[in-house]
Amino acid sequence: MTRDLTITDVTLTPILVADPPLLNTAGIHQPYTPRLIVEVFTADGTTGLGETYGDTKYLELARPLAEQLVGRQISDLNGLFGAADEVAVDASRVTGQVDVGGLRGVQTADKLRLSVVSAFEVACLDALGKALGLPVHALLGGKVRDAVEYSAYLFYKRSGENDTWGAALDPAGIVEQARTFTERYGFTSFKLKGGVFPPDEEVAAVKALAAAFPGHPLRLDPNGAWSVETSLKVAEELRDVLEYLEDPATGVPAMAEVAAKSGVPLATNMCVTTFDEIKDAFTQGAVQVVLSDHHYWGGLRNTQQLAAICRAFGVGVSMHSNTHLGISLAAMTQVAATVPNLHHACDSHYPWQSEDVLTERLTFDGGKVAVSDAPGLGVALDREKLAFLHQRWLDDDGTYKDRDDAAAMRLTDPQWTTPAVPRW
Ligand code: GKR
Ligand code: MG
Repeated sequence: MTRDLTITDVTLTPILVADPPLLNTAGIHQPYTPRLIVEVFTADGTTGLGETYGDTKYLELARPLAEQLVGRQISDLNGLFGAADEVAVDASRVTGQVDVGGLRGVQTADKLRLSVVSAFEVACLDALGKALGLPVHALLGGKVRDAVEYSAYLFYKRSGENDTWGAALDPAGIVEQARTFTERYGFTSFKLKGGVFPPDEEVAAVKALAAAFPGHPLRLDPNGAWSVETSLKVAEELRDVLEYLEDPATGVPAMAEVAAKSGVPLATNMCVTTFDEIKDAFTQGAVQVVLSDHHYWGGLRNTQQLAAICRAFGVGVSMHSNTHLGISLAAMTQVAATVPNLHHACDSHYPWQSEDVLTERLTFDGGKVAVSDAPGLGVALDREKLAFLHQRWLDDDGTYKDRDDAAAMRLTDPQWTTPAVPRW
């Protein structure tokens, strides 16, 4: 029997998800953060799920794109990307500058479009997999591993309303947080979000982690907050314990200078965030590991293409994360399972998210997520949970509909503005 996999409907459900008060160089996470859940429906009753950023600028693009999908085949992914190119981006949404608040590199119209179309691509692949009885990894060429390793994503943090973790504001607090991550999820590598306190304090925290977890891979990521000089000092202090230093300084020339003078491997999710940025950064030796993110690189197939380019240049590849739910973790795991040259544990914020829209949460065992062989992404939507989180979004007066870490910081520090870089 031939199935009719024509898209008949696409629904977009913006939600607000509880988020603990995690600190970064831009400020602090708000108690609720926006995400967008995408569902595609086909003529034969198959459905597919995707998830991406839920701030207004993404919703504005998602709505016209959703309309263009109706009548297309779920397998027409190239057509989907063509349709996305046609969606106009409001110029006022594009700064062309480093997106300091979002901490994920320069903001461009293409990147906004890709961050939206990626959720549709994932939803179409989920639906196609379900229709064919195949996991998404099989649609991407097949898995090369049965489980994907993630790292514990440590944050300096305050205690807050959506939070069972408590504060962590010094080396002892960070080590305690790392122990909790290890006990609960079995993680064996650790990344500390830096750029929060003066570099000496963050160096002390990484040294405390090295003493508590000897031989374990450690990373420090200040989101480009340091000068070249400061980056070199930190690299010198931590060279023996770091797996890599992530985005110590802002921009390719600064990263290239730090890499050349320190010899410590540098990773990025800020200076290489699009295919156009690769040539310059790779030829200057600015980065040794690219942290892919299927949301803003434009989906799972683009993530595979990025990994292939990295392989050709002898550059490592792993995965960046921003606040996300289980649909995205499932998508990350499916694509990561197909990338042969993925040699570093991926980042994930998922343990920080106490809420989800799935019937069953994904789990970490020994720091790894098992690669599902169930059709599609292998996850199911809980409509009651989705409705609850959507109602929160509807009830919000606009305070949380757009992520604003600096605004959240101003509640306790009225003079706070997003710091200019280099901050130290
Ligand atoms: O969640 O505060 C955060 C992170 O700082 C996030 O916004 C970054 O994009 O995790 C990210 C990173 O590795 O730079
Ligand atoms: Mg980073």
